[in-house]
Amino acid sequence: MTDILLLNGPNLNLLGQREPEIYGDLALKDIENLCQQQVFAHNLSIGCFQSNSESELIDAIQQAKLDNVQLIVINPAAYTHTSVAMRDALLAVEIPFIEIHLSNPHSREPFRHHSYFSDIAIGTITGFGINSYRFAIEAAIQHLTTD
Ligand code: CA2
Repeated sequence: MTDILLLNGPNLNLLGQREPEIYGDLALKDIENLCQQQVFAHNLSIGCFQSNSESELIDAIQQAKLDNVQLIVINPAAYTHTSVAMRDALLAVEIPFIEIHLSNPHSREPFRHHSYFSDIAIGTITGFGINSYRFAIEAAIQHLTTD
């Protein structure tokens, strides 16, 4: 059983290689390792998955239900602003989730101001760089370990 699933959407595999002024200079693997350490300290388990493919992300969300995942932390990246299909998948599996972003989409171009996820998330954390991941994992741990 996996308690928490960390999902990352398209182009986040490029973290640390391009646009560090917006997205920071850590690689995704480094961020995943930090999240794992945070979760293991609370005797919980975490799985991490990144894909550039909408269908693979939907498959991962559906698989999470079969794996009895308790909570999803997701940075849907550009699919934030386009993917009704991923929204439908999250609604279908009924797994609570936290939406995160490295940048603050509301301080960027108008097309980033709408999210297909925010209104159905437990909460959203945006604009804190890699700390968005740290804060989201902390919130996930709290959610899973308090009544
Ligand atoms: O701020 C975020 O975390 C975003 O989800 C990042 C997405 C963007 O489309 C969202 O509006 C906000 C873009 C991810 C692109 O990732 C890159 C990483 C390194 C270099 C270039 C792109």
